[in-house]
Amino acid sequence: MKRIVSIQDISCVGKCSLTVALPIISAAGVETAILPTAVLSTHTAFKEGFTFHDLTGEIAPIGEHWKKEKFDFDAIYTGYLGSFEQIDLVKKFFDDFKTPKTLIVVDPAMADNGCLYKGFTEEFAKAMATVCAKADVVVPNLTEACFMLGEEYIGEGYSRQYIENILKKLAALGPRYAVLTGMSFDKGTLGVMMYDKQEDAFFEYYNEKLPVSFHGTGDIFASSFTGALMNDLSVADALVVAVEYTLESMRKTLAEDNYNWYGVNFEQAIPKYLELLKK
Ligand code: PXL
Repeated sequence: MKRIVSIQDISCVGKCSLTVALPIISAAGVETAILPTAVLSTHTAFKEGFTFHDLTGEIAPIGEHWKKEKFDFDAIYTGYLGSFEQIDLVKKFFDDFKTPKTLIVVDPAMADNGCLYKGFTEEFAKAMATVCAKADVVVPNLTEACFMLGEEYIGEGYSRQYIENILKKLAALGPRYAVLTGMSFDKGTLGVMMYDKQEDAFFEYYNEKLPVSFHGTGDIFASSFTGALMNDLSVADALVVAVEYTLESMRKTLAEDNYNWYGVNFEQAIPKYLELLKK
């Protein structure tokens, strides 16, 4: 059985980061160890009143214990990180635990729709680029990619050339595979574009664009993508699974009266995820 470790926070209510990664990757039949970086009462999109308990001091001791136990991981998947210090500790964790089989997936979760999330700066985005440099696969959205690369952000109506340039620059940071999530070249479709540096080849996949956007979909995408990779799907096939599963999770959410704005019904779409993995 494969085993991964996911390094990100626990937002107790709100369905993102570890409360999404743990159930989804486990459903994919993959042991999911966690390294929680902080505990929050909710994610930060609640804007005010959320609690935040920092666990930075636990990261190195947990890693040291795991080293003594000789634990190893088929993948390390990182998401939201809260500080420069956590960035340094995560990079050290990669150095300590990367073996020839270990795939490093980095989702530099820190921004969307042209804006950084609460508490982040442009300098932090540049530091996150150094985490991406150590990855095999990175899965930012366009906003995150632009902040990391210092590129101009064009929210809509962008050209293919603009996106291909950004993908190549992401790959030039280090990873073989650069993915951009939330890509849309026309009103009705939404999907992903990927650049494989080794093959010098692009891949893209789209499906229906729903007239809503939800918090947490990036984490659902990255988690289901990582779970699919651990089921030995190719990067391109795993991206298709992640697009389809994220869309189904949003459809399940919209099918409910009075759905929550802060998290999508990814749980109700898990049967579809398992079907997609079997194909
Ligand atoms: O979904 C990304 C995410 C993860 N963790 C925390 C967040 C966010 C996005 O806002 O606030 C704490």
